[in-house]
Amino acid sequence: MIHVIPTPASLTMREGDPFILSDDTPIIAGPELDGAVDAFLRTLEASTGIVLSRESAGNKPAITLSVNADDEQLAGLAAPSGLRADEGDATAEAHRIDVDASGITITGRSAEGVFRGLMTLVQLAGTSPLADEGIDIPTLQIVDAPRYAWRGISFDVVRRFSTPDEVKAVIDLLALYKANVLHLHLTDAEGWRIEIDRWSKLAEVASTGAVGDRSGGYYTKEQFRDLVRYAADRFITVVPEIEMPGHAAAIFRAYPELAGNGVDPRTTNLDRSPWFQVMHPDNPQIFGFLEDVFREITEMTPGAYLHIGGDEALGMDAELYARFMQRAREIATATGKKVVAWQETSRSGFAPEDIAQIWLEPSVHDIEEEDKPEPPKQEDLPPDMEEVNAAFGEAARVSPFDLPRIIEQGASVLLSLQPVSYLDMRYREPSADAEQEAMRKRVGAPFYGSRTVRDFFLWDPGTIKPEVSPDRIAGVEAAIWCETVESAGDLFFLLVPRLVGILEKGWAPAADPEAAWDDFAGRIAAHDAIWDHHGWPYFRSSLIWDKPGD
Ligand code: TNX
Repeated sequence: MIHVIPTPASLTMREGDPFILSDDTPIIAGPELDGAVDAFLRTLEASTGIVLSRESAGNKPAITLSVNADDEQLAGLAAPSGLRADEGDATAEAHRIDVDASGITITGRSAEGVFRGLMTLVQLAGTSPLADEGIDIPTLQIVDAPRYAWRGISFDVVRRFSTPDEVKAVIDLLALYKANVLHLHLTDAEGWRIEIDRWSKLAEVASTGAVGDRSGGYYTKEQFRDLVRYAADRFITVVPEIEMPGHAAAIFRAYPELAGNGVDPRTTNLDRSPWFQVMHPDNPQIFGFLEDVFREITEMTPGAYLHIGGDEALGMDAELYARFMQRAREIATATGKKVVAWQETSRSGFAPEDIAQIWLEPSVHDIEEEDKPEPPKQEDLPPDMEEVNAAFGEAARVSPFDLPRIIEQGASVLLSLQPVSYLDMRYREPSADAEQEAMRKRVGAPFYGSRTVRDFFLWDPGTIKPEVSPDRIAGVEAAIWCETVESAGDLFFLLVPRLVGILEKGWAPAADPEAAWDDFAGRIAAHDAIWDHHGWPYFRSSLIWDKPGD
């Protein structure tokens, strides 16, 4: 069995002896592939312990890499649907891998295609049998390209601040499973996470909090640029999100003058629950603030898109919301970027070139009795809890009208539907490792209920929203919200293995989800060796791994 994830577009097993990969296997590649090779060498070492070097040693069987935009087999592959976050060539990721005893060749339509193929090679190396002189890589041909052009994760670095090294670990995980987008949720009610020169108190003041008594933090511009570069070295585009007009309370801690309309103190809402602390379109400074922030963020991110939030502006007057988001959209597009925003932004209007990220899905909130959280103590409830609950009720009532409007407005749709994409949902089935059970019941948002990794996998991006025409689907994004995440260990526990399943959906050819699950579960079972090498914790689902003694 070949344990490559996502499932390749085409895999042909061949007759003949395997290729033996060992520490002295040479790599032959032109200078245009220096970056891809470098990222591959680090990934291979971190995933398997194999240390290769570029110095070629005589005429041993080698790994030979090349770019060939005219390769006939690659030209025969269907171009992916959807949109690329860097607006690059949609076919750039196509590649083929040919393995026999005499060598491995990887041919890409671009350096990016070669890199995606090298990630397949890392997986083959990490899941294939050890032989006396190295690892047996089976004789085969893979010809591969993704189904969708946008595949990634929305990563909340606010509710728990993830350090630059932790973000890099997430990028490593994304790269290994051929994601190409890292959407960073950089601001929220609890904190602001990115240095902005023109508004220095964002870093000095607004960054200090997180959920509960966790410490906050922020990325300096240098650290942020380094993350963007680290991602780009792995052909991943960073899409920065500046959230608005809701989830804005941290900004007002630093700059109270940005709250409300600047005239009527009752509009600031600073005495109310953070849920109601929203930006106001009549504030004389607010759009100048956004211009500065967008400009500085744009200078640091080469991708084609800015994410301008738009979700959960609870209790906000509909006219004020629409006016706010229209202006915010204009300011964002004036930087030269295109816009992504959460689905609620349809209420102010998407343009056809925008991307609407859809997430609200009322269906499967099936909370098991034993998982129900303790009701909060009266003294822990915010004073306006009833109004907050009523506002959530109203938000749920109006959210089903968003998608029809998005379709009408002609925007593209990025799929992040809660029941199949929200990685802060709890796991339902027991872990094969009894020691993980306490963690399973602690980590993840209790209000979603819980689902098994299998249930989470049983969907298809092409049919889950049949009313959206296939050419309007931009791609697939998982989301990880970190309210219940206390450590990097908790983070990886929620990400792995479900993120890998979502990235399978974004890349693999369309397939019957039930049949695809059996196959996927069989393939992913071998990947624990790779995660262990990295030191990534993961949920050892009893639907994938046997319990000891079974
Ligand atoms: C809703 S998803 C949010 C986040 C929360 C999440 C909890 C979205 C656009 N907004 O702010 O963290 O629920 O799962």
